[in-house]
Amino acid sequence: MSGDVAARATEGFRQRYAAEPAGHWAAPGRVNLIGEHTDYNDGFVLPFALPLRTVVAAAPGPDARWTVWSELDDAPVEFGAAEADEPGRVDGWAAYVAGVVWALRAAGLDVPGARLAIASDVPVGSGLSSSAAIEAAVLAALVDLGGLDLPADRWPRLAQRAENEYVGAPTGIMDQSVVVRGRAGHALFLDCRTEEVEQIPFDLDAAGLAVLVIDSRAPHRHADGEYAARRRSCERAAATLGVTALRDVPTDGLDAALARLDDDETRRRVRHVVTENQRVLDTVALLRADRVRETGPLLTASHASMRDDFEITVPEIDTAVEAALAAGAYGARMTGGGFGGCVLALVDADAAEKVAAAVTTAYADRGFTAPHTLTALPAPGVTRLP
Ligand code: GAF
Repeated sequence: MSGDVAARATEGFRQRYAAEPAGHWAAPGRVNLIGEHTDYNDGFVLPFALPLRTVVAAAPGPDARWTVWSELDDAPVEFGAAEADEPGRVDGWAAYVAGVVWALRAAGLDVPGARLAIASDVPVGSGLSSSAAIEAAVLAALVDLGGLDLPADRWPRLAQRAENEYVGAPTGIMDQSVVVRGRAGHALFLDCRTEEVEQIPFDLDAAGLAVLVIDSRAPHRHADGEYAARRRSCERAAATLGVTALRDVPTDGLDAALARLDDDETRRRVRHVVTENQRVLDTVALLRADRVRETGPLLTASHASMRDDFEITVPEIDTAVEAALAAGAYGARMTGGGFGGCVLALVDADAAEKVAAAVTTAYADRGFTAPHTLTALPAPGVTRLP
């Protein structure tokens, strides 16, 4: 079992249901090394799964009824097929659970009734994808409990449908893909159009490096209007340019494409997506060549693009990036949907503390709430715990 978080899920299950769970399923949070707001443009991303996990303890329950307890909330949530079959009927954190039931049923699967207890070390609202972690852990639990015939390569799309159509957040496929398909010691190079993946070795320990993750503590809400507005603007631009998605604008065709767009804001949105896709490909090429430190400038360029062209950063985030770079990071960028969330910085392992301290000082100087920091090593995707 994965330490305390699994014990908390077990304890929650026992207290709530006065019974033993039939099993435990764990799914990670994630950070995205590079490739932001490219997934819903059919582009490229390079995330990795974190050691922080959400654990679901579960057992079969009455037919077509689900009871879910989470340590986020004292009261359990109970719903049946009628609520599961109507997007929006269950809300709050439990919507991610009901959404998975909905997506499985919509795919024609006979989802078993179940009782579930959820505990998590993935902080909520920090941009580390606590929602995809819940979705994947619940999905794995229901598939196993029901003996459902559903190969794991279909899980990311189903979990994404839960989030898009049941919860109503118009996110792409990145988070669900990496929490399902992540591998220890690797970053996941994903083509979001074809869903083809390549596991790229990302052995930070061997290189004497660390990825420092800095939780900006600025509230993160990617389900809100700004995320949806960026997505709409990209889709409109693709339609104007006569392409299926912005992925189809090649880097060497960027200037010509920009010349065909008539407002400056849309031009900047398109420039972010097209240059960001290229930065993912360049980062992958450097990692394949074992030139990890040299990816730093690409990470920093990605940040500048999110700040100036996509306009999704906030002062806390920019402060963290600047302070990390000034303290010697090879590169630093916001990771995730934006408007808060986390920054990641590529640093020498023995400099991680110094860089974290420099960010904390810069925050204090600006009067921001102190950041939280952790160092992140790529961990496995969703699993059933032994
Ligand atoms: C959020 C979304 F859920 C992802 O699909 C992705 O678009 C990301 O923001 C931005 O890259 O995490």
